[in-house]
Formats: sequence, C-alpha cells, structure tokens
Amino acid sequence: MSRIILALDVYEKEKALKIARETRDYLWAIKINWPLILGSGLGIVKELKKETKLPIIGDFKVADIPNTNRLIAKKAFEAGVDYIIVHGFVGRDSVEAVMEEGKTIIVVEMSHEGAKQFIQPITDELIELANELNPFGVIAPATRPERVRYIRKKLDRSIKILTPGVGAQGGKALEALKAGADYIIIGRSIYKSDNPRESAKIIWEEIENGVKS
Ligand code: OMP
Repeated sequence: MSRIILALDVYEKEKALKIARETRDYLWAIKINWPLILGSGLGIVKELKKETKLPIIGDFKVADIPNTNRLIAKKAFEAGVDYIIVHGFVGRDSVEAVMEEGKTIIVVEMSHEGAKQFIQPITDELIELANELNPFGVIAPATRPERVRYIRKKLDRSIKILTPGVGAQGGKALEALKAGADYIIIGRSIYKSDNPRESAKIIWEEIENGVKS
C-alpha cells in the first residue's frame, strides 16, 4: 500500500480529475482543500471517488464553535469525504463535535515558518488532546523531521501521523517516514509537474526502496 497522499490543490474540475486518474496507482488517498472546493464545488468529492476508488480527506481545517464545526462536518461527510482535518486549538468540545460525525485528523503542528509563533508552543497540549480523543490521525510537519520524531514519541501508537511539507516546502519523504510519519502529503511537486504520474511514481519508488534498505 502507498504512503502518499496527494494534495490536489487545483481549481478546475477537469484538471483535478485528470491528475487524480494519472496518479491514483501510486497514492493511498487524495486530500482536497478549499481551492478545489471553491473552484469546482463539493460534488467533486463523489467524482474523485468514482474515478479513483481512493479515500478522500477533506482538509477544511475546521476551527469553530462545536455547533458550526458539526454543521460543516455533517455536510462534508454527506458529500462522501472519508476523513476531515480539524484544528485542535479551538478546544476539546469543538473537536469532539467533528469526531461525532466521522473520522477525524487533528492538526498538532504545521509545516510553515509561522507555525512556530502560536502552534508549536501548544503542540504538547494538542498531542495530549489527541491522546484523550483517539482520532484517526494528526498532522505534523515534514519540514521538521525532529518534530515528527518528538510527536511520534508522545503520541499513542494507534494514532497515525500525516506529514505535509514534502517537496515544494523543502521536506523529504523518507526523512519524514523514518522520523515516524505514516503518510506523507504532497501537492505541488506532483500536480505542478509536467508529468504528474511520473513524479508520483518517482516518490513512490524512493519510498519503497528507502523503507526496504
Ligand atoms: P504542497 O506544499 O504543495 O506540497 O502542499 C501541501 C498541502 O498540505 C497543502 O494542501 C497544505 O494546505 C497542506 N498542509 C500544509 O502544507 N501544512 C500543514 O501544516 C498542514 C497541511 C494540511 O493540513 O494538510
């Protein structure tokens, strides 16, 4: 099984479906975010599923009061999304509202520079929250493998770690996996490539060979 999640951050439906079709053999799942939803509408979820038969992660970074979080999660799961990404910093009740609707992934640390400002200082508490709630997974930064290693040590073994930041943001797939990530999230290095299938295949092979060695 692949460890690659494609971040399909394009606007146009036809482009999204084409890239998904070309790369599906090398993916575990497809992650959709606001650019695709705002560009193509929520109906894209069912089309992607039909086209690829892969799980769809709805990266909505939900961060609201419990009632609004619940309303958003309900609609997303109804549309066919299999997992939702939610922010933990809004507190336990808001996260639980999403978890009552379906499989959830909690952000415990982010991959960009600004994550050091407000998120990294509370990562320990976000890990604790994840350990209490037992979601499907958490988001941690492939751009900082040492932080992935730290998070893996503190996080319950049953919770998966998904790491964005590979490629365009400077992170390396194998480093993140060796630090304890279960899956890597890759966007631009695949969807902006002249040959998305070939780019996905190269990363897939790198992981296969690296994990074996
Ligand atoms: P690329 O930088 O193009 O590979 O895309 C990374 C994808 O992961 C985008 O969809 C981001 O929104 C998402 N992401 C991050 O880059 N950093 C994070 O800390 C969290 C996410 C995420 O939750 O997926």
